[in-house]
Amino acid sequence: MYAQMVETGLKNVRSIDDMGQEERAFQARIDEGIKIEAKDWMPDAYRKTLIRQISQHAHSEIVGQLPEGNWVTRAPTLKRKSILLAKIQDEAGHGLYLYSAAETLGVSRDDLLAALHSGKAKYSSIFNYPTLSWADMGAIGWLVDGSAIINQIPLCRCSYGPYARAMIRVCKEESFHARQGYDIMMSLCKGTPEQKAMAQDALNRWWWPSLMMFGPSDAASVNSAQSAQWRIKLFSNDELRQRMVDQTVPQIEYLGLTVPDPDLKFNAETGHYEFGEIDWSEFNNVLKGNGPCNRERLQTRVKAYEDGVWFRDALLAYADKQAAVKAAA
Ligand code: FAQ
Repeated sequence: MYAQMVETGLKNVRSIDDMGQEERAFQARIDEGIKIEAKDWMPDAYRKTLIRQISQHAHSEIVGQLPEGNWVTRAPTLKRKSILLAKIQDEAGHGLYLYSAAETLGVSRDDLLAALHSGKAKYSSIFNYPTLSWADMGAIGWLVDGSAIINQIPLCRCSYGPYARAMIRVCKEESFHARQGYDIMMSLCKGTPEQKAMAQDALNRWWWPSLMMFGPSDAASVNSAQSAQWRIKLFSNDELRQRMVDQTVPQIEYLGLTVPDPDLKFNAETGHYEFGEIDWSEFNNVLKGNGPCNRERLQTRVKAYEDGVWFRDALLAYADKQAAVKAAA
């Protein structure tokens, strides 16, 4: 993938001739597969890229709780409610590991949250779509967590140690999430015609946004080539998107549902599914803040943060008091 990305994005990649001695040694360590740790020397641009990606990832986990949170009070059974609650709490945990991983790079959590709340920082486009029916809980677990796993398994081997290690537990938990989502879809597809129609409707609405989660096409991706050189990205956006389609189409067929893509066909020669054109104008519009739920998601997070001020203040006041008692002893 690296050679391919370097070819397509040559202008975005650091040439060895431009590197000083320290940077060459750094790149050599990366090429050998040695992990970079928080206190190691690293180029500013590597640090910046990691802060950008890890914090966007953290924000996605936190904002990503909202679409499913919408259904906690309306889960159809006690068992489904317990599973959904556990899943949403897992996502909060992922956000916390990821903020901690970002903090190892010298940024403060307050600054990261301020960037999210001001609308400056990105989070995954997928979480700006509404959850209209219970079947959406199935579709999110199956397709959204499913896509997240495909993207995150390679991140367990990325060059930055704290990020790679955080991803191991995250991926294990995401596997449970994907499984519970598919289980919801199976129950609906084995149910009444109305339930099966709900499952198909959810698939229709979540299919394309799930493919967009992998980011712009390789030709349009500005960061991929450099991130590949630094082994932050081990596979390109298009490679991982193809993996998702190849893995998911047979699952759709098993459910007895239809892929909402008239251009989808299996290419026996390549062994891959070919799929229709993604609507990149929709993707770019969501990134600009104009998706169906962008404003609502941000407002909800800002309100939650403001509602929690008294609690954070109380914790700090208590910590200060304890420190004063200790100092006086
Ligand atoms: N949404 O040059 P590239 C989850 C931005 S976790 C919004 O290709 P890059 C768990 C990108 O940031 C889901 N923005 O960029 C869960 C860049 O903008 P910038 C999150 C996007 O970084 C499930 C610009 O476009 N996962 O779902 C998106 O090399 C259920 C150009 O793109 C991660 O964050 C997008 N979809 O590749 C939680 C995984 N795609 O910053 C709750 C880690 C691209 O230059 C419920 N991240 N952009 O202004 C990555 O692997 C990468 O950052 C990519 C993008 C692949 C997302």
